[in-house]
Amino acid sequence: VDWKRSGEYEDIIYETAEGMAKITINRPERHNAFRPTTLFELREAFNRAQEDTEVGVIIFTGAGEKAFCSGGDQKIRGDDGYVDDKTHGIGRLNVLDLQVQIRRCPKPVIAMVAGYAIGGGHVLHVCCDLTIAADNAKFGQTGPKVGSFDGGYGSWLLAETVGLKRAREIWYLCRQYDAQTALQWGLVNAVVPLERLEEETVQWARELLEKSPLALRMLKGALNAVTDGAAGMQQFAGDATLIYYMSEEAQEGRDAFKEKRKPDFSKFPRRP
Ligand code: 1HA
Repeated sequence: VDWKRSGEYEDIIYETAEGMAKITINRPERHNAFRPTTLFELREAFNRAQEDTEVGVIIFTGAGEKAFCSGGDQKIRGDDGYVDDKTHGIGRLNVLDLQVQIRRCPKPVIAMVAGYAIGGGHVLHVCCDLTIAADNAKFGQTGPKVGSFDGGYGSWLLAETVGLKRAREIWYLCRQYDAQTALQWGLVNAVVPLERLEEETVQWARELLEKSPLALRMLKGALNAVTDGAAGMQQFAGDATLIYYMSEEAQEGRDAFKEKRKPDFSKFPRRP
């Protein structure tokens, strides 16, 4: 794939090609742990990919072969969250905003995981629509070991994915699980040799790009709606309005208003 790099970022790389956007956390010296700046940049990049009408699928990954993401950067963890030169001395937990953004993005997001997906990095792959793992991938949570926990998507979306007993085990014991175990548990969609990771992920992306974008959008919304409660329904309802706007029936209402006449909905069926 002939990736075209764009944007000025410190901690991430943004690339596009053939309807795909690839967003890479680029802090390999810390196993791609994130700091607040990383997350500000990731949010900007996901927003770009969402707004770009050429982009139909987003691939989310980490630089190098050792890690997808090792969660919050513990070396810059302050007493009230993660702190760097962009946070004005106030600690942040702004990975939570990125989780919501990935869920709400109407385009499929594929996590492409080589090496560690650990802690808050593990939660990020759980929030993605699909996960393709290399055979060297390692999955797990560390919260109770390092003094943290994610009681949001990190807990109940994980439970929805692998079941409650396994979600409890993953969080309570803080073990690491290999790619084959993750596959058996339904935590990932496929496992491939490390050297074939991008090829396989791009293949999945290309298959998605052949499908109806609106159907994919509605399915993502539908599958998220139950877990996301009122917020999920709000998004799904918004998509229903989008599709209604595209109908002649809705356009008759708009046109009548503009033409200062009574709307005539009589030609539209009262569907059983
Ligand atoms: O839980 C949350 C949140 C919850 C709610 C709301 C917001 C949240 C935001 C964040 C988080 C979290 O992510 S908490 C969990 C944070 N992450 C971790 O506890 C994982 C820490 N890392 C490790 O356990 C290990 O590094 C490893 C199992 C991933 C890999 O071990 P390995 O192969 O032995 O490599 P290691 O030598 O440990 O790591 C290579 C380098 O990367 C080291 O650098 P060095 O000290 O030698 O200079 C290591 O310190 C660094 N590194 C790795 N992970 C992190 C890190 N540095 C900072 N933060 C890291 N997370």
